[in-house]
Amino acid sequence: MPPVLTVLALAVLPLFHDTGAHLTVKDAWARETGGRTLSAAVYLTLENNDGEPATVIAARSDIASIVQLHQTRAGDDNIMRMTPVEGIDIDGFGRALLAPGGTHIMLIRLKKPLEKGATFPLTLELESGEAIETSVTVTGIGGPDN
Ligand SMILES: [Cu+2]
Repeated sequence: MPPVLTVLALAVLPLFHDTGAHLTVKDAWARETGGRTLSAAVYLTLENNDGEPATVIAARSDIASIVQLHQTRAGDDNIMRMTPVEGIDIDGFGRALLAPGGTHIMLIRLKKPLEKGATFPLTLELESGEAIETSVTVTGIGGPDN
């Protein structure tokens, strides 16, 4: 490699590493709440853009009083329940799908009902100290495929 290219590569790589988001959030959605403000679940896809594992440790949004990371699982009685989880892990270069029936982000005590077609901002906090903002689209009661 000619010397000038070596120097360029060294200069560009650390810069890219520092400014590129390690996680990409895709397709964030939540169901309309039909005038109710009790709670709503947000579903999305997380993609890890580098080889280091990442963990989402919290989420926040101005639209709800409380935002928690939740998991849906069956108890001993086979009844599905939601429980808070400490974090959502994403393998290096892996992805995590937050979908109905599984892991999701719970909005508790909405400040206003979610209306179909609206969007609202959501911020995910990573263990690394990074914060990632995304926009959540409110869908009809059937979800994004309806
Ligand atoms: Cu939940």
